[in-house]
Amino acid sequence: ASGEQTRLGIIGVPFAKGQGKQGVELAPDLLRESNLRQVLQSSDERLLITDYGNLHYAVDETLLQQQRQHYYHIRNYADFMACNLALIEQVQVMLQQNAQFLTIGGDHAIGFGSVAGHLQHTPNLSLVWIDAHADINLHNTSQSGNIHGMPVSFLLRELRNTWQHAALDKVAPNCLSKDQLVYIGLRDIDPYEAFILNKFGIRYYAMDSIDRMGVPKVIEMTLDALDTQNKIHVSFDIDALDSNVAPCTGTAVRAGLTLREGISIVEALRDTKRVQGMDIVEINPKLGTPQDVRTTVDSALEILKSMFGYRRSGARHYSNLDTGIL
Ligand code: 6HN
Ligand code: MN
Ligand code: MN
Ligand code: MN
Repeated sequence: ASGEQTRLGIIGVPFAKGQGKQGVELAPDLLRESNLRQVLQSSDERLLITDYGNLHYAVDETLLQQQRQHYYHIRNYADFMACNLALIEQVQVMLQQNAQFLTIGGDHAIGFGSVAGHLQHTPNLSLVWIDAHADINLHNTSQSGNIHGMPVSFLLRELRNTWQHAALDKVAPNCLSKDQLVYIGLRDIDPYEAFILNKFGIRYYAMDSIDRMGVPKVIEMTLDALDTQNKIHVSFDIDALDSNVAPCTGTAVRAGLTLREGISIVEALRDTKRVQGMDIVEINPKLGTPQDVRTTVDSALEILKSMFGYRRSGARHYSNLDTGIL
């Protein structure tokens, strides 16, 4: 094998309480059983993968009290926060030991801990949130009460004061500035979310922008917006993809990204060499037929392959194959 290796840490977060459907908690082990490790390894022989298993967490009385007193109107606040506190620590451990990390959900509620942990290790961070949804509800704007529709509001400097009882300054002191966030793939934005996005001038390329400008232009504008000194976190909700390639997900919305568009976006981000963390979330194998599950998992693996090494144009680094064949 060739010289330089890239260490990649993987953590599974089987968390399903950010929404109401059972099954997302099965995704980390399902991806492992679907040869995630081998797939990544064969896309780039230089990857050195460490799998940290699945995250565990315990809910304490302080969080239950916060839930009872302040956040009883949304679902499972205490579990959400307990899981994310554990994830914030885990991400920092992974970044001390690896160049990159991958968080496998679970539902998108874990996007909070994954990005917040990343921000603790790397304060100057940009975030690309690829999703059908904006996931930027506040506890008092959510129609569903599902926290997987809220993680971005915990991360943004401009919105953190709306979670004044969550002690964010203590548990996740570093936050994201709104001009270092770009959304791609949106097509189901709640009214209050639209209000928030527009009020703060947050960049988002919804599906209509992609239809008008095409993926290459959207990528160009995304990369232009992000500080070139920053590392990048990519949070990929599988429901960003069209439901014909990703049917097994809890809040599917039709007319999404094609698999090629998804791969293109991820390749372009990967080629910046600044992606340091990624999430893949919302794969729910309990929804759909066995064939649907295979389709969804295969799409997820294609996206992950492209992020962590595979080149459709052929590997560039196989100089060690020149052992006299030519
Ligand atoms: N996701 N905006 C809706 C809500 O319930 O707040 C949907 C959220 C979907 C969240 O897909 O990660
Ligand atoms: Mn480091
Ligand atoms: Mn999401
Ligand atoms: Mn979504």
